Amino acid sequence: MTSKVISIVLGGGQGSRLAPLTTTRSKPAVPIAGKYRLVDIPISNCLHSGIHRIYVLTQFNSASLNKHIKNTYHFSNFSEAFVDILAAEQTPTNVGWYQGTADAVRQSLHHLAVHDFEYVLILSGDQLYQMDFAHMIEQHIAANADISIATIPVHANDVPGFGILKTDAESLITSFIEKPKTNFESWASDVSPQMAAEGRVYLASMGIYIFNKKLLYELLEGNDHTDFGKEIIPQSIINHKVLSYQYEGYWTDIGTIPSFFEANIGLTDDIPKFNLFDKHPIYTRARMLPPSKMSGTHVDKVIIADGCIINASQLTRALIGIRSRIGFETIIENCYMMGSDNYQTLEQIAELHESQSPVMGIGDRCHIKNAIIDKNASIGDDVQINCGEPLENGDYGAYVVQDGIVIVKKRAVIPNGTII
Ligand code: ADQ
Ligand code: ADP
Repeated sequence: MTSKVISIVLGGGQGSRLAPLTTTRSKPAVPIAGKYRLVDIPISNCLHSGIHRIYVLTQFNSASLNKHIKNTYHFSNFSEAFVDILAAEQTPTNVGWYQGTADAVRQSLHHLAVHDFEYVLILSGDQLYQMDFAHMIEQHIAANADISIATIPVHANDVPGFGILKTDAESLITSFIEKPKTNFESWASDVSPQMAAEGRVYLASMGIYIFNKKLLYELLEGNDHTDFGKEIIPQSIINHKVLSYQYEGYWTDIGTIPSFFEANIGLTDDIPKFNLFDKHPIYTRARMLPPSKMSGTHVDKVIIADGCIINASQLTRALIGIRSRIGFETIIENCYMMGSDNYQTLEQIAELHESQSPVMGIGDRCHIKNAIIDKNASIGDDVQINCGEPLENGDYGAYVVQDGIVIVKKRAVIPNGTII
């Protein structure tokens, strides 16, 4: 039945929660796990589920997202498969950006019209999980549902960030409230003993929806509802059969800097909750990079992508992205270094050394903790990051501090001897 499905990945609004990683690129293009981009997660889940027609909606269209999609997702001319980006566009009747998730889908409906499909699978672009949507679609069809929502039990602490719902014995959703802040105790549900033992007794919407085609058009056309969670879903449960598809595997929202950081660093655990080594790989662009080389480095819980040159003395709980260079006697702890888009030549490096300017990557004798280092940053010699007093949140030009994490901006230059 997945051949009857078109998938829409909601690639992000203005992406302010992931700033400064989204200052110069659209959210789907944000690099994760050292070599992938955020958008590779929902696209890989779709492809592994047999869904091959995918639109990615994004608020602005960065060259890197286009290039990534164009260079990664190739299909046979004889198949209907595609991954296309739809960026918010001005038309004679619409001059603005997408006003919200439902508005983004509404503005894309005319692109869907040329296809033959019965179901639309709507996905968030900022979640880390591996899920077989074919199973969800089977349940949707078997129950003769109008809409299905993937749901997951969450702890009370997480309730204010999610749409919370209750179901009947047939798993049909009987009530829904978007992001309740207080007095939500009565929203607790009966969950499995394992979930109850973890205190996860509230059923949350994962923001993953299946809509029957006709109904989606009806719900979006002729009104100005802008949001699924705030408007479309709460109203739909009144007149329509809305099914809860309960999921208990690993799933996390990576739409904020702390959750993005934790999810990435978590990949370095012995047995991470999200398994990059699964039989269903995450697809990404195949690059012709040399293997990484390392010398004199003690490593503990580290993931190193291709094409790196590492001479550091110690790397602990770190994710080192493609083409990273790290100098001698440097210590890195609890960091996600995204890597570089290109290598500097030996001549360029010699010139930079001559003028005492940092080269791309991380220099000698640095100590860097709790940091995200965006692509193409040049961190000089003898730099210390996050090794002293707790830092105040704020934008400091070359870097941003948020909740104890220092984010060194893309292409930033941090001079020799800087202490942050
Ligand atoms: P949120 O994730 O807070 O809650 P929202 O901000 O609407 O909801 O984002 C949903 C997805 O759409 C995200 O991937 C976001 O980046 C993207 N998005 C937002 N605005 C967009 C726009 N204008 N154009 C394109 N994409 C856009 C939702 C539901 C909750 C549910 C959580 C689960 O509303 O009910 O619990 O998801 O994470
Ligand atoms: P990724 O490996 O992260 O997918 P790309 O190889 O697509 O990155 O490169 C990302 C950006 O870097 C592109 O805009 C590309 O034009 C630019 N780039 C690639 N090689 C070089 C280079 N040698 N010098 C400067 N910029 C480069």
